[in-house]
Amino acid sequence: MMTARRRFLAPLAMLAVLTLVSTGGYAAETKSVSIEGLKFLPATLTVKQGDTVIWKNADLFAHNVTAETGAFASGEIAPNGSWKYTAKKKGTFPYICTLHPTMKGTLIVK
Ligand SMILES: [Cu+2]
Repeated sequence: MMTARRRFLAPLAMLAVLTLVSTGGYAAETKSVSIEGLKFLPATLTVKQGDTVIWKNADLFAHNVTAETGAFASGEIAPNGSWKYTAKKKGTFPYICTLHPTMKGTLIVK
């Protein structure tokens, strides 16, 4: 029973390794920014192109994440809500919360 199962799994494991190698070895990551106390934490986040950023609103009121260039805009993020953005374009993107314009952050995509 065990032997049959191992024989079945070994080629699958090999396939997984080959798939990783053929994609250049970089698996996109998800990084998070917490929104709390009217601040983006961390205020500056650097990610690699293809990574996903998730903003999580830990405040008791709504916020948003709006790039000054218009590259991305979350719309309203409710308390306890979150918003995900996949960073497809390289660059430096300053952003604010338009509801509280003193809230500033920067997303750097390399
Ligand atoms: Cu806000």
